[in-house]
Amino acid sequence: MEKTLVLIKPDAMKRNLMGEIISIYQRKGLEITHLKVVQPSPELVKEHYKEHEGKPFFNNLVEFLTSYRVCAFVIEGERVIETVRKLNGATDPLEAELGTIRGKYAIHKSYNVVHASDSVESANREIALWFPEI
Ligand code: FUP
Repeated sequence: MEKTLVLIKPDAMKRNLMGEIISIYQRKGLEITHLKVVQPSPELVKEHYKEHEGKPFFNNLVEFLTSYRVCAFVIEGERVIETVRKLNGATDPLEAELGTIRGKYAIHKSYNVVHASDSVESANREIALWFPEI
């Protein structure tokens, strides 16, 4: 069965949107198998976003993700990678469809509420980073 790693980022956590966002995935019919709330270390976030290292927004991205708690969870099911990214919407909330999570809850590309893995390889790598115990 396919798996994906989802993060509810600090902007959404500070706005108490955790329950609302989780319920969107759940009401879609998706199954959360593991979940935790954690304030991640810079090391973890740098590793998570290592494909973006060196880009102009990288330091800000690490600072943002480590600034507060995030909710990390694993969703398991058929074609969940594609399904969850569709629910999340485009990276830039101004380009995201209004019905998507980013379209509904965000206005800034750097503070876009959620993350989800973009491939099977990324999902495996990210799940191992955030859930080394499973
Ligand atoms: P996504 O797969 O939708 O999370 O998007 P990317 O991997 O392209 O970007 C990862 C994160 O980097 C985004 F969630 C926010 C941040 N980012 C910026 O802050 N500015 C940019 O121009 C692009 C990405």
